[in-house]
Amino acid sequence: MATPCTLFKRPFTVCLEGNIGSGKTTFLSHFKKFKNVTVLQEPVELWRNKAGTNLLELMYTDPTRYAFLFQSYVQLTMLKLHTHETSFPYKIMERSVYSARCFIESMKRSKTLKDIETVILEDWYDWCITNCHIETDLIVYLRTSPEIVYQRMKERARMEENSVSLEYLKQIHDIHEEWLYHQTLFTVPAPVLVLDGNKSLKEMLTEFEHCKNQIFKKLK
Ligand code: DCP
Repeated sequence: MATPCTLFKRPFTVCLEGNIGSGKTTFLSHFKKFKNVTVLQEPVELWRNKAGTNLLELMYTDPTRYAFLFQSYVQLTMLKLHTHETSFPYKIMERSVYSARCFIESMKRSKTLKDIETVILEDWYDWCITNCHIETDLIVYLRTSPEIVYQRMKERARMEENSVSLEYLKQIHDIHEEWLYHQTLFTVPAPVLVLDGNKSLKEMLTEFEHCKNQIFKKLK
């Protein structure tokens, strides 16, 4: 676990986690308005257009062929967020190499990834968390029910996610639960603040305010 960062040598770093459609983007938009925070969104647009190739689409269209390629690129882009420097005292990032591991775990369980592909991705993961300066001070977990995120995902209708089933969202949910709620799966790198992501947008704003106080009091 990271040491407290009281001298602004590095930012107090928050990783925002939760299922697909759990409200991470809304949370980040809320925090963008504070001047002392660097907000780093997950580079979904890069995944949709890497040198003209839509890796997200390939991964969903032909998972057994492209999941490894997609997840290796996700790992790289997440590392770039982890190592992104800022002079601001707070950094909030969407997801992390840790939750990328949740997707790898899901694809391992469903045998979407071949055993050797999982071994390579896990090797990368282990090497990165041991050797790269990935410092995390707080995890905010937007805890949601799979049924609600399924509904939200259908409403936002991201073209690549047409084939995502409720079953898949349940599996991703279960893995997040094992990781962050029950803490029985793999590394939990920082204390976890659990927010109820099932609430309406209006109710969520109150949750975000509560969260804001929790985050900002850490440096006082
Ligand atoms: N994804 C994946 N593997 C990862 C990370 C993401 O397959 N390691 C996929 C799942 C989604 C898309 O990428 O189809 C984006 O997922 P996120 O949950 O990261 O982002 P959302 O935009 O769904 O977040 P929210 O709706 O909470 O704002």
